[in-house]
Amino acid sequence: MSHPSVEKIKLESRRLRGTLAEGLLDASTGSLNFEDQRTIKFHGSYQQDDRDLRDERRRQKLEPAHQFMIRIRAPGGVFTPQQWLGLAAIATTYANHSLRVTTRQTFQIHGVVKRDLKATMQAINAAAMDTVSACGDVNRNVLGASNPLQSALHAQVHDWAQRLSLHFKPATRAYYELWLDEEKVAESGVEAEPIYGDAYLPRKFKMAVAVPPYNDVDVFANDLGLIAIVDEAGALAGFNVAIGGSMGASHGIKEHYPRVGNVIGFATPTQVLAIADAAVTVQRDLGDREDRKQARFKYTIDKHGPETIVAMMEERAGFRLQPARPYTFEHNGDRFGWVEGDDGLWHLTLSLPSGRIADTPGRPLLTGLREIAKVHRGEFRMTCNQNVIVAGVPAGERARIDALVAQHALDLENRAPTAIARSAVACVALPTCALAMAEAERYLPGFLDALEPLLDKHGLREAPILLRVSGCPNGCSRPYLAEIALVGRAPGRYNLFVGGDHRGMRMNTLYRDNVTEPQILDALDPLLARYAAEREPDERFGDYLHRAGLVELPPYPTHVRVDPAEAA
Ligand code: SRM
Ligand code: SF4
Repeated sequence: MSHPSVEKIKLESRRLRGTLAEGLLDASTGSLNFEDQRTIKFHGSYQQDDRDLRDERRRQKLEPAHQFMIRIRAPGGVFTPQQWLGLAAIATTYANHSLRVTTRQTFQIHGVVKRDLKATMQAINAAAMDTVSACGDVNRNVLGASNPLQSALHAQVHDWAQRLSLHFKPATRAYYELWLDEEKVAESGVEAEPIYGDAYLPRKFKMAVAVPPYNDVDVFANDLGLIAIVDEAGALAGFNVAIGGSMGASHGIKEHYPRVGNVIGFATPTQVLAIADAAVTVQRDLGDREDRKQARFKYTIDKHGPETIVAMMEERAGFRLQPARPYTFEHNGDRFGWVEGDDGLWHLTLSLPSGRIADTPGRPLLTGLREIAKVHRGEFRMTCNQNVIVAGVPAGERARIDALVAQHALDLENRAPTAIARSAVACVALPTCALAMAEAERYLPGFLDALEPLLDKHGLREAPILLRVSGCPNGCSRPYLAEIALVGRAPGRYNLFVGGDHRGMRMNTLYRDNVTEPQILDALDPLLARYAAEREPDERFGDYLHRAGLVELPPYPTHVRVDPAEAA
C-alpha cells in the first residue's frame, strides 16, 4: 500500500490534529497510523521502536516494541531547577530512566509507550515546559549562546531566542486541545496560520543566535543564523545574518550535501523579526515540496542563487541589509569547569557522556544532578555540545555544588584522560533512532579508548581535537564541522572525515570510505604523527591538515563566505 505524501498529510491534518485523538485511544496497538506518525512530530514526538529488540520480536511474531521519543521546546536551552526536577521525575515515571541533552540544547526522553503519552505531555506542561514544534516542518528549537560570561548580553540573546521561538510557533491550538484538553472553539481545525499557511514549511527550519567570540551554537549549521554584534560600549548593536546552513546528507548522492551558512549582511534589533519572517516565508513559497531530500532552505538558495534569495528577503522585509560587520569566532566548543561571569556569579560546565544523564554503576548522573537541582538557585544551561552548565552560582555556594559533583562522580568526563574525549559529541543513533546505520553514542566510549594509545604515541593527549560521531549521514552531531568525524555506513563501518576547523566555519572532507575501527586508526596514525611533528604553536589539527596540503576542500560550499555572490 502506498502512503500519502507528507505534504498531503499536512494539508489534510486539520491544522495538525489528524486522527491523533482516536489513535491514542486505540489499545489494540502500541503504534499510531502512518499519517499520525507524521503529524505527531509537530507536537514534539517521534514514534520509534527499540531496535535492539526488533529481530527477537519479529521471530516471536510480535509487533515492534513501539515507543515514543519526546523533545522539549527550550529556546536558548535554559531550565530552572524546578523544571529539572520535573523532567527527572518524568524520566523515571514514564521514560527509560534517562534524560538526553541534545545538540540543540534541549532534552529528549525516550521509551514512552503510547498509553502514557498524554500523561507524559501533561506532566511536562505541569512542570512549565512544552514540546510544541520541537520536531516537524516548522521552526525548531531556537539556539542561543550558552556561554554566560557576559551576563547582560547573554540575557538579551536568550530573550531573542525566546522571541523568535514564540513568533514562529504555529497558531493552531491542536497541541493544547489534544494533550491539555483545551476546549474546542469555533475555528478548531481551521485556524489561520499567518506565517506557515496551510501546508506549513516544506521541511524543518532551524535558527541560532551566536555571541562571538564563541560559536558554541554552530551558527553556520542553521537555516538562519544571527551573530550578535556589540558596539564600542559593549551594547547589542544588531546581528550579522547568515542563511543556508544545514548538515543533512546521503551517502553517495551528491545532490544531498551538507552546507555552511553564508553571511548576507547586518540587521538592527528592530529589523530582526522582519528579516527572519522574510527568510521563513521565502523558503515556504520557494522550497521544494515534491522531493523532501531537496526541500531544505540550502537547496532553495543554491537552486535560485543567493542574490535572488537575498533580494526577495529584502523586498519582503522592506529594507536593505547593511554590510556585514566584522566578527571573530575563536571556537565552537565548551569551556569546562568553573568560570566567573561579569556579574560576579559562577558557572560550572560539566561534560556529559554524549549528553546522556542516567544512573549507571559508579556514575549516578541522574541522581547527582537531581541533588544539585534541589539546592541550586540559579539556572541550568544546556549547551549545543550536549553538556550542562550549572549557572549563576554565588561564590559562597560553590563548595556545596562541588561536594555534590564529587559525591556523584559528575565530573568524570571533565577529568577524561584526553582533551578529545572531553569535547567529543555523538548522536543518539541505536537503539532508538530509526535511521541509524551504525552505533554512535554507544560506540563513542570504545572508540575513545581505542584512540587513546595513538594520541599517547604522538604526545597529543592534551591536543584539543574536535571529534564528532553520527550513526548516519543525516549529521545530527554536526559531524561535517568536526576536525575528525565518523559517519555511520553499516554496523561497525564508518566514513572517516577530517579537516574541519574548530570555529565551525569550514567543513571537513571525506578521507576514507566505509572503514572499520582498525582502518580508521591506521588512517589517523600518520596524520596525527605529522601533526605532532610539524604543527605551529597553537595550530589546530584541522587547520594543520589544510596547511600541509593533506586534505582538500570538498566540492560544495564548505566554508563561510561573507559575500553571498561568492557562494554561487
Ligand atoms: Fe537530528 C532526524 C536526533 C540534531 C539533522 N534526528 C533525527 C531523528 C528524529 C531520527 C528520525 O527522523 O527518525 C533522530 C532521533 C534519534 C533519537 O532516537 O533520539 C534525531 N537530531 C537528533 C538529536 C537528538 C541528536 C543528538 O544526539 O543530540 C538532536 C536533537 C536536536 C533538537 O533538540 O532539536 C538532533 N539533527 C540534529 C542536527 C544538529 C543541529 O540541528 O544543530 C542536525 C543537522 C542540522 C540540520 O538540520 O541539517 C540534524 N536529524 C537531522 C536530519 C537530516 C535533515 C536534512 O535536512 O537532511 C534528520 C533526518 C530527517 O529529517 O529526515 C534527522
Ligand atoms: Fe539518527 Fe542519523 Fe541523527 Fe544519528 S545522525 S540521530 S543515526 S538520524
